Amino acid sequence: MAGEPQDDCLFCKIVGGHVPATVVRETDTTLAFRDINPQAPTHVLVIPKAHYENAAALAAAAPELAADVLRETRAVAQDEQLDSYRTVFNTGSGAGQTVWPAHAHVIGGRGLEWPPG
Ligand code: D5M
Repeated sequence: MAGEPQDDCLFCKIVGGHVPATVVRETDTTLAFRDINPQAPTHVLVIPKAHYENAAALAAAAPELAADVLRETRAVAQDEQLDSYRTVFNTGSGAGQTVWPAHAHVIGGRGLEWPPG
């Protein structure tokens, strides 16, 4: 069910402490950890601890939790002293989503081009 931990979800396992991650921030509702395949000097993922399959499902079912995630992306950028950074929610396989719980990428520490690929 939406919001409930999923046994087969990698990021739920990270939330539960069953898979290791380099955690940089934690709140009651969110977790932020370094991406295992960083695309920039700073590449952190911010996730809601509750499971939603992507940002669209999260926004529809739990907009206050989505706001918590967005607030934490700002906090990560502040912690990393980033003046410029990109917050990305890949939503759907055609947009590059490869892991199915909702997650925000915080990417910075180098120049970023637009449009993305
Ligand atoms: O992004 C999914 C991201 O998740 C991708 O950048 C790799 C990252 N990833 C995958 N497994 C892990 C673990 N175990 N720790 C940290 N980061 C991980 P997407 O937007 O779905 O393409």
